[in-house]
Amino acid sequence: MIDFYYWPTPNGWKVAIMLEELGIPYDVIALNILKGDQFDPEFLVINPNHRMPAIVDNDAEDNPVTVFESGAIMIYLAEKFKKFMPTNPLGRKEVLEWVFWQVGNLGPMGGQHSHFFNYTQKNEVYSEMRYKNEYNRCIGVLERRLENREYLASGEYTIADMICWPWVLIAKALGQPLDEFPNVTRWRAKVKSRPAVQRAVNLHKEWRRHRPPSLEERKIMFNQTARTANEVG
Ligand SMILES: N[C@@H](CCC(=O)N[C@@H](CS)C(=O)NCC(=O)O)C(=O)O
Repeated sequence: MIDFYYWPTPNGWKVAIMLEELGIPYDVIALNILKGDQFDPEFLVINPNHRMPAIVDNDAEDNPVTVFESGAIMIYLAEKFKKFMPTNPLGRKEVLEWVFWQVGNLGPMGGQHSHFFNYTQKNEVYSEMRYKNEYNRCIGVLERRLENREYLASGEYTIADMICWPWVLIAKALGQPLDEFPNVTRWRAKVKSRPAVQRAVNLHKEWRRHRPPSLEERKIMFNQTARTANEVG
């Protein structure tokens, strides 16, 4: 069985989508990032980077295998179950390009944009503009890529689509309308129509935050340093 350390956010949904698409049994372990579970020393053995998602594969050949970073988790599962990742070298290369692009571009830019858009309490004009534009630029990259293409890589639905999609799902909530991006809009709807994707996005919907973070939650989530991150745990 796979243990899935999860909280309902775009990064959590990536792995939830993959697990649901694979149709394999898994145990969800709540990793409440608002309460600081990500700093728990026991969790750091699984993910030294204080972040969700992470998995433990208890069915690995010898000992249980821990995997952190969403890109690494997607590749690990795709290779283990031989699904959603082509085996031919060129197809594999394409999928990896878009997986790496997501974890190095769309994810961090979307994440920082979300921080300044949703949480900043001061008027941080430069930072807000910087990440808003970078997020917009990334959506533009997807728009060009999806011109005359149904899916992002290798002509089929793969982990590249699964890993990019959650950060496009929330575009409108991040103040980024998709009207000027018809290819992205079409692809977003197509992926959204998959039953496994819907099950993943609804996974523990009841844990989602419905109000701004409290002072206590802000202290846990924002502006940790190497020293304070150790103290929280
Ligand atoms: N590069 C990481 C990013 C993971 C990430 O940032 N997760 C967020 C939730 S969406 C988190 O755990 N945040 C906790 C915190 O900021 O303390 C991945 O792709 O797995």
